[in-house]
Amino acid sequence: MAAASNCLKKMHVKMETHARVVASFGKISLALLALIFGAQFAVAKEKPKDSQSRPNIIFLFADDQRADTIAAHGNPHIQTPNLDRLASEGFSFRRNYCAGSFSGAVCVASRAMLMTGRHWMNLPENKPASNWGDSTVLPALLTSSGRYNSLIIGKWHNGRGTLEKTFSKGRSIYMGGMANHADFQVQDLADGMLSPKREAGGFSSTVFADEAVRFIREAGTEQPFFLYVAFMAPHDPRNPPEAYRKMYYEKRPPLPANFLPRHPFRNAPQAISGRDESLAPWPRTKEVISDQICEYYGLVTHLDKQVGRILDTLKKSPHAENTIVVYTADHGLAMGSHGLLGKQNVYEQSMRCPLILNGPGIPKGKSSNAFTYIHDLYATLCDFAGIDAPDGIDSQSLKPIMDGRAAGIRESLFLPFQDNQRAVRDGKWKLHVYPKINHRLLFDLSTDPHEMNNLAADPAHQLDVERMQSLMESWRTRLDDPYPLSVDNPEPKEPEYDNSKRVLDVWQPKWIRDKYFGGRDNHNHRKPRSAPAKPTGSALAGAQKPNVIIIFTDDQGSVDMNIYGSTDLTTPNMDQLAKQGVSGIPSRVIQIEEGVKREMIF
Ligand SMILES: [Ca+2]
Repeated sequence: MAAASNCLKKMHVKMETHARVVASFGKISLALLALIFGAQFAVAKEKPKDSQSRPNIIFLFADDQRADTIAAHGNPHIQTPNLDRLASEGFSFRRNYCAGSFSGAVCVASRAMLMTGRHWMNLPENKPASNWGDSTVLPALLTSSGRYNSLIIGKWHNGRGTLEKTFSKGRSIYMGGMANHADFQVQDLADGMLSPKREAGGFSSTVFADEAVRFIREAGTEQPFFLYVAFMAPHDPRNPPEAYRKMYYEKRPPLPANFLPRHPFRNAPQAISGRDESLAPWPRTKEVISDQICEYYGLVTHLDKQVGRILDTLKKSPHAENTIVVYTADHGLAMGSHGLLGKQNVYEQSMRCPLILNGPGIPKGKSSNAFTYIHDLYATLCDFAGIDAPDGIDSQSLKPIMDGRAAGIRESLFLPFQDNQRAVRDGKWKLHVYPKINHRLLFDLSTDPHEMNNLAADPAHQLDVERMQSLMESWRTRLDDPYPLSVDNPEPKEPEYDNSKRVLDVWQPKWIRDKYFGGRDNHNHRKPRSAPAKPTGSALAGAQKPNVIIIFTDDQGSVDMNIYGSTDLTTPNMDQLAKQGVSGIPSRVIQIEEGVKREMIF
């Protein structure tokens, strides 16, 4: 009952306009709401454009790229000449974030939010990875309302059902979360139908850029296009082409300022058992982290080169003056910061990621420190295309910031991660809350941008803790966050790192298994190691679902049962089954092999 009531409550909140939300939350001061939502009220919408003037859109989507891995954004140790060019000719959002995750597979949640424009807490509670409820999906909206010719290339991590609702055409699609960049299979999408898998035939970033180059060269000017290119880099396996990692082995970037051998407390279950955190042994050594950063930077630099090929092709095409280019990533990555490797945490390096936009009407070489979410790109691209975004989404257009009409669209950010981590930040302070262990961290980001000096227990900062906690509560009310901020029986804070339990997935190539896993090749990525948790809540509902037995016969025709007219067969048990259940629905297996047809009855 509680879950159903919560669900209804959520649906109600989703249907509210912002104005009605203000009216209904009497316990929150108007001043606080203005602080959270303030600037958006002042921004007027632009009128829709006719289809002739709609810009093309090229959406370049990196996978697991930290915000600090672009040279033009202040990192002199990485080589990204093409992203630097994009930044110098476009507009950079320097405080862009993934809005947390419902899953350790943060890629999945981030992409669901981008495609639907909804915060993950406003997606269906049941399997939000691949169930987007009644959401209007961005590419489908561009196609239907803007007459866009839409094409997907690269990674799709949200299941076949959502793909078919989002795109009808695609090339070299990778249906999954990750793969060996140098050895993987892809599928094509035509008329909404996925082709059989085929070998990709090259390194992932190169294969996807080849397809993008081909599309841009072939695209006509009579119809705007939306080209979505979802790269798999710099997600692991961190196996860039050899020259790209060697260049960094020979000139090593420094370790992150907040490098630690171990994370000091148990922030999330994935921190001690997840696949991302298993990519190097505990404790992390400076040598291993340095090597992995070289390999990660190598993937970024190789990706940058492929982005350059796409930008060069665009520049020489008839579309050069009428195309918006978006470059962003689904979230960041720890890569040794705080003793972590993965993205299952709410530190800056894992939730923050790059965002650059470039194209007609976008100022060149400018940047903003406004707080933005990746899923704001939904409303932003609708704005550029002159299409009304649907009501009830959590996305706000960034165009007014680029136009100079608004300094920002929100004054704080909320980063909820499953039920085990929460963070809220404003221009100066950031509060982390770890509900499962009743633990809090407070950082002054103006003097401590790497989140190293915890002030939560300092008596001089108790008012700051309370103020940030109040801000967090207002976000939780706004999103109807169903999870508590503390528990009666906290779990142990101390993490238990066990190298014998490191997860090795099937995608790590041999040199990485040799280097970081002691030559191990007994993959176990798909085998859960721990006993299943006791059923509670939705798991109990699962236990009440029916079992299924399928009896599959061989070469039985639709009339080969006495009850269906056979006079020379005796089939009393099949006849009884047919009488007790729903039957009489003939279903044909049209063709199993050339020239062979068979029929059967359910
Ligand atoms: Ca990702």
